[in-house]
Amino acid sequence: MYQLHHFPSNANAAPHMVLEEFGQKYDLVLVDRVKNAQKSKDYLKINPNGRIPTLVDGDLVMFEAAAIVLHLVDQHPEAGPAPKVGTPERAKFYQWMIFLTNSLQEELMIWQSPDRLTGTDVAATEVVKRGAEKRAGAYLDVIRHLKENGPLFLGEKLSAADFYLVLLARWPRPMTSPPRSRPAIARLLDKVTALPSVRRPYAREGVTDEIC
Ligand SMILES: N[C@@H](CCC(=O)N[C@@H](CS)C(=O)NCC(=O)O)C(=O)O
Repeated sequence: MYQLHHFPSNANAAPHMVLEEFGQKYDLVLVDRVKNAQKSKDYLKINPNGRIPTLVDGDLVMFEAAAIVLHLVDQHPEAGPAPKVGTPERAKFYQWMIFLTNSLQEELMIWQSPDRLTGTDVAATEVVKRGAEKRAGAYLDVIRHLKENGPLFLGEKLSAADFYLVLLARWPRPMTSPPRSRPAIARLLDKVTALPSVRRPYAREGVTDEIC
């Protein structure tokens, strides 16, 4: 049985949604960030980054939310939601997954915690935060592809990239132009957040407000 080490609404939400979508049995293990448990000696043994999430799959222990999602997709090819390996659709699936984690997610993390780069320099923190918001906004604009090819990343076919966007879209809700201010993104979010495989994991993580 899988074991997902998590904290509510953190990057674990994407693998969590995928586990639910695939109907898998899993244990949720809380890594209490309030107590900085992600930096504890025991947790660092399974995730030397000291970050959340971590997946334990038998003898396999792995970190990075997107990699965990891709691993789950590989483990359950019959369940979808990812196109067949070697097809152009699969290539597009990789494109969006890597774009989301490598470009958008990284910028959102800088926007959330600019002081990790700037330390106690308040003015620099403000500049970095504004810059990160602008860059994240530009990445969100790229997703306007959905206007012509939506409603989901791969057209009508649900893929794990859609879950990944739900995860990321929750974080920047306070931005001046949050993800939902783009109609194509709002349409995707409405469709995907209506799924039980999205509502259930967020409820299990204790999220009671609108998901994103
Ligand atoms: N790229 C990593 C980022 C993981 C990450 O930074 N997680 C955050 C929560 S969303 C975390 O653990 N923050 C606590 C910390 O950095 O100490 C992933 O997607 O798994």
